[in-house]
Amino acid sequence: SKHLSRVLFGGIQAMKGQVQYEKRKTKDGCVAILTMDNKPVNALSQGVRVGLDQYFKEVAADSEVKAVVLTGAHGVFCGGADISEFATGVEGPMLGEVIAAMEASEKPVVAAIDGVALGGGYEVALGCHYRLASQRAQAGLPEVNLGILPGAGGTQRLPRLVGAAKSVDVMCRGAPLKAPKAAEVGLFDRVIEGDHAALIQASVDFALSMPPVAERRLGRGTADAADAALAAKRQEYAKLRPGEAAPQAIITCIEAAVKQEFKDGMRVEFQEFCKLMTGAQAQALQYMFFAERQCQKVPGLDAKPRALQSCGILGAGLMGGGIAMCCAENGLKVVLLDVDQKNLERGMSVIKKNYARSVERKSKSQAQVETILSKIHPCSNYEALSECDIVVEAVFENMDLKKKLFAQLDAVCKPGCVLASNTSGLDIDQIASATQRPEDVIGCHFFSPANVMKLLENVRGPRTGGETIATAMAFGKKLKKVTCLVGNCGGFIANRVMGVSGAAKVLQEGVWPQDIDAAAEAYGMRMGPLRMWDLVGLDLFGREREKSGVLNPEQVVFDAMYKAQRFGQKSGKGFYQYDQQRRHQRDPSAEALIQQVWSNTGVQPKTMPQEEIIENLYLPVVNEGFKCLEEGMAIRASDIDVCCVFGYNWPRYRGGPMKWAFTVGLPTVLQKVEQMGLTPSELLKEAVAKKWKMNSKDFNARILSAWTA
Ligand code: 3H9
Repeated sequence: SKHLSRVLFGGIQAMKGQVQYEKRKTKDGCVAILTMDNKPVNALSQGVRVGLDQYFKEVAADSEVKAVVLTGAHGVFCGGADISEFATGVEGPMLGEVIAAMEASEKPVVAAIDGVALGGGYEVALGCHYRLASQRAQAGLPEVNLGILPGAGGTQRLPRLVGAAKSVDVMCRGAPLKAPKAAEVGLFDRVIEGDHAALIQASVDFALSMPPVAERRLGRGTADAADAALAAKRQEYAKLRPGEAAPQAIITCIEAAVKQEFKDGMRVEFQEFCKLMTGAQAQALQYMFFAERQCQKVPGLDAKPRALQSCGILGAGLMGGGIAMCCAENGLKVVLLDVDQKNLERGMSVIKKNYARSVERKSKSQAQVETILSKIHPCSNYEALSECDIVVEAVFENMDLKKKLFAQLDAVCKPGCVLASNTSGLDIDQIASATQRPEDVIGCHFFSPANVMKLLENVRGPRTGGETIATAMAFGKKLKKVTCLVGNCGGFIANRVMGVSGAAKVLQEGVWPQDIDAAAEAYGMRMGPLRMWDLVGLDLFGREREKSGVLNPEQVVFDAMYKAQRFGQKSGKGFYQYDQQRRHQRDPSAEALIQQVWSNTGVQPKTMPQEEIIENLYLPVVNEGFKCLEEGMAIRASDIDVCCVFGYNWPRYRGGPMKWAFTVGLPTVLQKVEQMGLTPSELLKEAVAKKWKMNSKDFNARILSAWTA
């Protein structure tokens, strides 16, 4: 035959991944086409590394072969090192060695990049002598998101290819670049039009016409990285990724690439890589990588999702508008309904203003905005919802109103339409009882602002059907949300567990708001809990307490704030005072008010070590997380972490409250929870007694049995 094709498994059947080999004859000589093949993203597990290693040796010895083209199967070049190998240990050959051997090839090596080339995958491409890409290709070094750095020479090769400044941004942002931008930055040498076959043909022709040029990248780095510029980058990324170790380590490596010989720079990279890889941040971030993918899976759900082309949204307020934006941006036709014409106009004008700002900031083009806006159809007539595949109700939290609206939806929506409520805590089953089709009713709890926050909690009621769940999960995926199926309990998961944080208690015990907030912010929360209350509005809480007749401004700090009309940002003052730009600052009158309550209750102001503040704030959250699991409100412990990270900006590099609890140690958690006077979760006690580890088989089975009960 014209082509000789083979597959190399590295000789060991159990090894994951392989490389396919095709020897393609051309009039100018043979070209070896190597295809990395490891479903779904051609991760560089041992089988792939062995395959590359052996085929490059074979190619070197085969005088017929004039050049090599390296590509990937399944529409992807390569998703990088196999992250699942990190926990179990990596066996040889090491990726760095494989890449060095490729780079040393005396025959030209061209990477033909179709789909993504990420992390180790792009480092493999950097070891090639040239990089050709299809129009749908993307490249990037996202290791920073896993708490590590490109550890197979990426920190040393990229600065030598595109310069230090651009390299810092590629590696510290960690976001993949699409083909045109990647080519502009220098990550690709050329972008080829056409399909995969066209890319391979162009790469074969290119490989035969070019010399091998690795040596040019093994000299010293480019001179665009003055010390001052790199110091500025350090500061920039300390602000953009506060508390994270990886960006700073990456800049250290890039500095070495600029100042040192290649082999010395590689040594720095190795040292920094090992430090990060063995640290708690990398562990937590790698845990989150799998957790956020795992949460989208519903065990035992066989039903298929229904078609999803159009979404109706009931209520054109802040939430409804945000949901409309996010649906339209992801290709759904949107019917935005509000029976109040004024609300509808206001809602549409807010949406338009938001997009005008996006155009100003250049995050979207005018043409993109027009396409998005053309998908949103404002209307005030229920009949307009009759053809929608899903309708999300987003009116204010009042059960009677919601029931009335769901009865109306039941009357107009087509059979099979998913009827969703964006309630942030009301009983889904009660809402469903207003319809004749409770199996089609589900909660779709978005977080505000809905077009920005990544979390979607889908809430199953006891009567929600499988197809409805499958469709709501597909809805989340279509909207590019991290979607988690949760149980029907007050507050669902994120609001419920974060709602019990001990901020009010610590404040009541004599710790100043600024100390509480500083501890939470040092832990990595974007905003301390009292600043958060100022943002949400202290009147919400105060009004409820007043209605229930329990307001006690003499003895309760929160109530004293409410009584003094210190509602937070909306009134310009709360625990802090705020200027026009909503910047906060300590406020002596707030502090006097707090001091008065302390004095009324016989409390002395005190300083508390930050670690103790954190325990007081978040151990109640952990305990509540265990209660959610024991009640069958979440499928996995890691789902609770996902909800806190994506719904409340819990620092990703800490892994969420449940991961944190296992890091602290469950016996310690239990002991402290008891010391705080909280009722410990039964599951927490059982986990301590049985010495369960996070994600251990028995622990997971126990949680799943509560979920399925
Ligand atoms: C690295 O390279 C270190 C080196 O510098 C140094 C070494 C010395 N490994 O996201 P999806 C799985 S670090 C193992 O749903 P998509 C994923 O878990 C790596 N598994 O699909 C999921 O499994 P499941 C740097 C991986 O199409 C399935 O593939 N690379 C890996 O939306 C589908 O994933 C990265 O950080 C992996 N590397 O997106 C890239 N990647 O079906 C990480 C994916 O069982 N990956 N899986 O749930 C991604 O960003 C996206 O997965 C990708 C595909 C864009 C590739």
